[in-house]
Amino acid sequence: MPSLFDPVRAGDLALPNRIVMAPLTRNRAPGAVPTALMAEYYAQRASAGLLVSEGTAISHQGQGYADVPGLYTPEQLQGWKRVTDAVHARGGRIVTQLWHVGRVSHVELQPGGQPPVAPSAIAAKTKTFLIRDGAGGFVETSVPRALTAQELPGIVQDFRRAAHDAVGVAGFDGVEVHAANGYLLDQFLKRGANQRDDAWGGPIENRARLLLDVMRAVAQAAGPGRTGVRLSPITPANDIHDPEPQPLFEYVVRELAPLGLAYVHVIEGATGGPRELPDRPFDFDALRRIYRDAGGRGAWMVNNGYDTPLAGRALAHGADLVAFGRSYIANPDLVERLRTGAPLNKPDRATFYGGGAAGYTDYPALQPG
Ligand code: 8OZ
Repeated sequence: MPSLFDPVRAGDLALPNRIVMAPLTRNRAPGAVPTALMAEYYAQRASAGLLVSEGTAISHQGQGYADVPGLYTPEQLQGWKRVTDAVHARGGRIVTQLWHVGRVSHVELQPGGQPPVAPSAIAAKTKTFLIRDGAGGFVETSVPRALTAQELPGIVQDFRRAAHDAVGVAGFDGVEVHAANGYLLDQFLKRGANQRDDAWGGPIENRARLLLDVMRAVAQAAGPGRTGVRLSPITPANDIHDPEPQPLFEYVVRELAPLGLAYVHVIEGATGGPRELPDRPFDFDALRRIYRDAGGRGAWMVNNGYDTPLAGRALAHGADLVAFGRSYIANPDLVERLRTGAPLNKPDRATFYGGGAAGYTDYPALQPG
């Protein structure tokens, strides 16, 4: 029976353990450029089997929050190179999470103050995070405009270019496509946000088209064995819903199976919340079996509220990797703490989003260094 501390392969990546640092938005990249402080933060966590960076915008249009990093200017790519160099110097591995927020944005964050873009012109009842006059705060997202079919190849191209530069310029070991949590690709997948009547709306095959086009493009640009994807079939995050998630996501993983991806990352339940939702039943075991039965060989990464016993049960039941979010905010040496059963530092919610070193790089490790 594999344990969290056994090595595993995820596509081209050889991982020394099965503990993954989940992507975590921390809003500490002024002007969307990664900083030296971010390099220190990720390097502190380099003992993870794999680090997944915070969501990183593939384009200015893909930005939805103040001070989240991007991957679309030379300065941003150079900033990330400092991060990946620092992680590699500590013997770690890091992939970046490629992110387009779609409608979860605000005119103040968009190029030329334009409305954010979405499959349909339906506002999300959710908030985004802005910094005005130096003070951070949550505000309602802006009403989006519907993307035209002619614009969609450009979005695929933005993902392709970001994937190429992430690996080729910024030095990442791979990329994870963010198709979860109610952002652009999830908006296309789910009926609550996608009411299109063209080839990108309606039946499942149409709603999955943009995600699958993006996955093929990104896998080609970064290498399929360096490409992962994050899915959240039932999360209500960012006002997203679909009346029939089971057949939708079974179709998605069946289509992903032949791409030869490094991993599939699945958020079980409500992101950062309950693992079971009474009004949104979903069979996650069936999803993994369908991916395997369709020939999918990528590592199966699970996420949401895991502790050591629950992780052990997941590994015994076919998961290959377990992603930890909140525990990684407060415990740079999470691998060592889980291995020795040492107590965990408690994360401080007040410093999750925005700010400096406090609540970011100052959580103590068991052994300094
Ligand atoms: C928390 C705050 C802002 C963004 C996600 C990228 O939910 C996020 C996010 C999380 O995937």
